[in-house]
Amino acid sequence: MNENRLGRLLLTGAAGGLGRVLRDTLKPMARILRVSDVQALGDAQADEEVRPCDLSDKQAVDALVQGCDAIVHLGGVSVERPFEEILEANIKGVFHIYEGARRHGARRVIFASSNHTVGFYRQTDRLDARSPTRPDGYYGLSKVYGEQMASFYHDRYGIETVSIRIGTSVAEPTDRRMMHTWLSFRDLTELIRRGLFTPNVGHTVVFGMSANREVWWDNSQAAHLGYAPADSSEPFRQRVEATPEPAADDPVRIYQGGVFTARGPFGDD
Ligand code: NAI
Ligand code: 15L
Repeated sequence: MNENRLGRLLLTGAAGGLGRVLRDTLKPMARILRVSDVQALGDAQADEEVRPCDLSDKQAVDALVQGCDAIVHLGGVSVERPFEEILEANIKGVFHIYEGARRHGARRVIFASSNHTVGFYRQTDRLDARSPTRPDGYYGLSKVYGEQMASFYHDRYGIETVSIRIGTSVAEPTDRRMMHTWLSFRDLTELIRRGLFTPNVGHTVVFGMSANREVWWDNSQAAHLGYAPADSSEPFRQRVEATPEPAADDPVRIYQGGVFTARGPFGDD
């Protein structure tokens, strides 16, 4: 896959925070963008197909994937939640996406993984894509599962994936942790473009971050993507550092996954 435009690209999670941004910025990458979510998506825009779908419904996802050359898979629960919710949307959901890809011949997936695959590392640790995962909850575990699903579908069926362990992709960084983890929307879009069009990616894991001054993650294992971020959290430093500093024992200062490391338990106890 080395042309610069696809026939039909599927975007799941298109009604979400990142989906709403990418619905515009991915448009030049395909003749038709098929957008999907379980929430309302509004009317189809030019060169779009709107397909509501619950990712936990295998048959519905099978129909959703049919006719698509590639998939940008953002859909699912995006925060720490009880296991049963994560199971339906993320664990079953990612399985349904890959099965659809296998059955209908989609050759490339961009999987929105997360820094929470490694959230229990300390902020003093330095990692690359070979570092063992250290998930910080059921959500992080579901992203580890998604990455392993990608690896298996590549080895077994040749479907290629770039798993982007997104740090924090928001309009602007607003706290100290985000000074390390921030990924601008422009850099996210470029990383997805590289992920879709770089040949022979196999299963590549890349940390999704802008060119921030102090980073925890080394992307040398993904150098073949040629990703060169254009933005940095640095212009926001003064404003961020004017906000109160969290206590020394606050998880947001200790762990890479920040507050996610302290969520739960969600049982009756
Ligand atoms: P979001 O929560 O705003 O969007 C997720 C979308 O998935 C929502 O529109 C939701 O309706 C949809 N969804 C949930 N369950 C579904 C189901 N069963 N069937 C169909 N659709 C379902 O999250 P956001 O911030 O846009 O993130 C997008 C993706 O990127 C997520 O997979 C998230 O885990 C991942 N990510 C995002 C980061 C960020 O900083 N925004 C950081 C790391 C990962
Ligand atoms: C994520 O995985 C979440 O989806 C997002 O909402 C942020 O919380 C981000 O990680 C983060 O760690 O900042």
